[in-house]
Amino acid sequence: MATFTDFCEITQVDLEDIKDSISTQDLPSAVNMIREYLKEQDLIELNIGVTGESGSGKSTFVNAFRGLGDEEEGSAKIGVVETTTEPGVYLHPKYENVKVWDLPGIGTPNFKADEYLKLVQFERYDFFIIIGSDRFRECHTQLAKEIMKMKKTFYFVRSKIDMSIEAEKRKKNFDLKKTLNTIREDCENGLRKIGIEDPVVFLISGWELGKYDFNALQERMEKELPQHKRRVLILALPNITLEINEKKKKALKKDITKVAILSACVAAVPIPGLSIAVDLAIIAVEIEKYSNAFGLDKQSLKKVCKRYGKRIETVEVLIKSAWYKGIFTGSIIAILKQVSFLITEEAVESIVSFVPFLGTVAAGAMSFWAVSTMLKSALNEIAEDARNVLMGLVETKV
Ligand SMILES: Nc1nc2c(ncn2[C@@H]2O[C@H](COP(=O)(O)OP(=O)(O)O)[C@@H](O)[C@H]2O)c(=O)[nH]1
Ligand SMILES: [Mg+2]
Repeated sequence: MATFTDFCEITQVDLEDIKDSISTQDLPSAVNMIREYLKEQDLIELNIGVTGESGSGKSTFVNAFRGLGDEEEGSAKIGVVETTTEPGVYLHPKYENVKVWDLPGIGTPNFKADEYLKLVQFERYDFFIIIGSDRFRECHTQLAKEIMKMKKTFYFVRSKIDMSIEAEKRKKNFDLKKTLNTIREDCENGLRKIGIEDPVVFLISGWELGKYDFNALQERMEKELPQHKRRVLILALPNITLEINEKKKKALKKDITKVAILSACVAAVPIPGLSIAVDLAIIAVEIEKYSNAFGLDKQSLKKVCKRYGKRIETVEVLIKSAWYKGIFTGSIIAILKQVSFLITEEAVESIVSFVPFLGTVAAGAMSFWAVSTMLKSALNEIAEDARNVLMGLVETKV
């Protein structure tokens, strides 16, 4: 487990980050800029349109993508005959600006892709997921081509892979990798035959979303989204693979410098007995964001355990971080105290030479560094706990 000392050092990356955060030399405008930046980034919307034939697993995907089971509050109904021609919107339980849309089924008699896209208001979506649970048919390619014409992005998903594998397992010489490759090639060939030049198909199980091609799919989505939308996608993804866990950590780490400047410069209150002054509420809110992004709060953990058929107690023992029990100002102060004893003169000086005005605020540079160190450590702890919980859940499932 990492210690505070591991996060106390000032690296070149930290200094660059400070420089990036502050492109102005006076405190009030720097603070305003950072505030605006953080506020705006939390308002960024992501709209994902999930489409495919009725019964292909759209609603299941809509739920799993938001980290929900099929019978939880806010879940889309599963296995129901689709009668509606209206898109249904499902908000992410933690990030309400992430909206996953359960679109009407395609491939009905008289299906026309252009009319369909108009009906569902195609401009709204950042990208589409086209789900096929067996073969891809003409309606899928027709839709894909129309989406391309509208200059939008789509991903082909072949769903219910768990079912296909179960069926294959009955055969002698079953080989998982080969089976997956065969299914993938089949789908790709099918799409080529009906006019898609260079098809990419992601094999997915809505029941076990973290397996098979989900990592490849999220990688691709992230890469193809505009820069400013990537963070919200990463934070909203369910923490179901080690790669996602790592990405969430990186995305949250990017904000630490900015948050630490705010906490040390705005409404900073002296911490008794120490030469630092901080806004504790800003720190508490940030740590809560970490717990939310990793699903490391009691409510989320309860749900995930239920899905994996585990008792919450067996998973809670894997959690080392005290933040799981609650984010109290008392604990924040205690850690800030420990951290401030580790801060060296040189560290403070190097910050001040980069951002002179941090030295002019009472205890500014010291406070900035204390907050930054403690947030890095909190993020690391929470990410590590989430990683261990994930491994614990997966291990026992297999
Ligand atoms: N085995 C398996 N069944 C699935 C999967 N996704 C959906 N289903 C089942 O397929 C049926 C239709 O799913 P649903 O999500 O309602 O499809 P929709 O009509 O496209 O919204 C339901 O019985 C689901 O439980 C999956 O990944 N694996
Ligand atoms: Mg449905």
